[in-house]
Amino acid sequence: MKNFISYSTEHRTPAELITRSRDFYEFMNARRTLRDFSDQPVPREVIENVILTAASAPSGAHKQPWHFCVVTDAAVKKAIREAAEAEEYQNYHGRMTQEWLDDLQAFGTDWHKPFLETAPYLIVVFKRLHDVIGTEKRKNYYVPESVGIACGFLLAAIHQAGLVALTHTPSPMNFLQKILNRPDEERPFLLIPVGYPAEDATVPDLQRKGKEAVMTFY
Ligand code: IYR
Repeated sequence: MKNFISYSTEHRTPAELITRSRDFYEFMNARRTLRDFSDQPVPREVIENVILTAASAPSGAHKQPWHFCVVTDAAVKKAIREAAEAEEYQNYHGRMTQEWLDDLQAFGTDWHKPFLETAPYLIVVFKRLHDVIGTEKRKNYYVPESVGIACGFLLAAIHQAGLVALTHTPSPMNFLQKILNRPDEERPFLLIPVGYPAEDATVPDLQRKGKEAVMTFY
């Protein structure tokens, strides 16, 4: 069934487009991935709003193939930390190649994941391989693309709110499915601790690729 409604945006002059896009670029370019979180509380409504923003992302056939689990319970966080650290211990002690370990040097990461207990919120993003309507399976389309875009919206919304996040991928992360008791049709996609930065937070001194390296006009 096709049912269209009208849509319009505020018209912007070319000069406004330039200023607005530059301002937004500068704002987003100031975002950094953080590993040092404060345990300072954050209102639940902020988390609801950033997730609603994520869930406004485009998706294949508008199937919205995502679910966002929000963990605040200390015991659940502890279980997640312990399971993540057990996997990461294996990763850092033989499962990752030397090239991979070398590539991670600049970030100073190791198997310890204290932020999984310090950050006030863990947002665990699940992709939904298909939907279940009663006993019927309904297909989802472009699931990784859709959920990836939603996570981009989520990170932008977190930054815009004034908080910081880490895009964490403990690997393998099937333990999240078990701890959070998620249904068979879901798979963990990203684990995103969210909160205020710690007072003494630091980030690696990284440079982003420049214009010439990231774009080609034809
Ligand atoms: N999952 C591991 C290793 C790791 C991998 C990449 I690629 C990173 O950008 C950062 C870490 C960990 O969380 O430590």
